[in-house]
Amino acid sequence: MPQLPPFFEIAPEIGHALENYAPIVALETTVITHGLPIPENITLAANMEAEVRKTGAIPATIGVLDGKVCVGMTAAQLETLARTSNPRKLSVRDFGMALVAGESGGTTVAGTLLVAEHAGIRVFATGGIGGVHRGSGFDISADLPQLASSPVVVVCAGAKAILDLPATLEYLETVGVPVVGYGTDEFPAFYARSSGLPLTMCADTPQEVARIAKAHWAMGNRSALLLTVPAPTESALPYAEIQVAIDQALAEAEAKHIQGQAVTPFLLQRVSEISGGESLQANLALLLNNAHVAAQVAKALTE
Ligand code: PSU
Ligand code: MN
Repeated sequence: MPQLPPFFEIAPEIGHALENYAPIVALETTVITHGLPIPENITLAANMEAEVRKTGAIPATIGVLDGKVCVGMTAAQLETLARTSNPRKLSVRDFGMALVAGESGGTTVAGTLLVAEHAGIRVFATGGIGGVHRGSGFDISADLPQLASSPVVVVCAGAKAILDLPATLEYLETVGVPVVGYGTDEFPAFYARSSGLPLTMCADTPQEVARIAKAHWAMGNRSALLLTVPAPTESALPYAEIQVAIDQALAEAEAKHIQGQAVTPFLLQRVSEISGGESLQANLALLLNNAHVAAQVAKALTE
């Protein structure tokens, strides 16, 4: 195991798995602290871990509790985090302050990538990555630059549909992050299976993904590989339908002058309310599906 700073707390199971090169899947916690309502967040956290185990890998949920960076969390720790009032949303810039002040919070895609890379975990499952926000002047998620510098396979359903998807893809191209469609040659649009935006790379099996990732890193690249998996058909929403809810939520965010880290949680919650919970169901289903695919990729990487 690599030498880690003292505020890291590696769960014994994860420490053991790292020493034995067992397949591990990192899971983020901003989706729990800021992305989903209680109690769906607690159930989802447990279900994602169960999905990873069922597929033969070990889940390492990553989050910050009382100033400790947890890699692998117990059910009790997860519940504590989910019930923390005013948890910090931890992107890469936020760790120093939170650790010094002994705070608790959920790690974003960027924050989780930083921790996973440090710990030596090579696969990470999330819902949708952050990206370039629409028409907002200059709101670009820190997820994008972090994807450029952490060599991890990130399994997602594309970027969140509330974003400017073409601009997000352009950014990823600029910083050298391969975007691979899983069984598709289109960029998935989170709640919707397709966006109409073509991808130049696609893979159909976990083994293929593992081979592409190894070749990508063998070339000297330090960037992530973004594996984009369309939401399961049963729960996916038509793009045009969810677009109506997204447009309304965006207009409200602007009218209320929502800014900075609050933008994404506000939009996700409003889209869920406006769609009568339909988007929430789609969100939960795609998170579980991504955990399943990530576990398969983690296994393939160790073979
Ligand atoms: N995907 C979801 N729910 C979420 C997020 C992603 O289904 O809550 C979180 C991720 O943690 C992502 C973050 O990193 O939103 C992006 O926030 P921002 O746009 O402020 O960078
Ligand atoms: Mn932002």
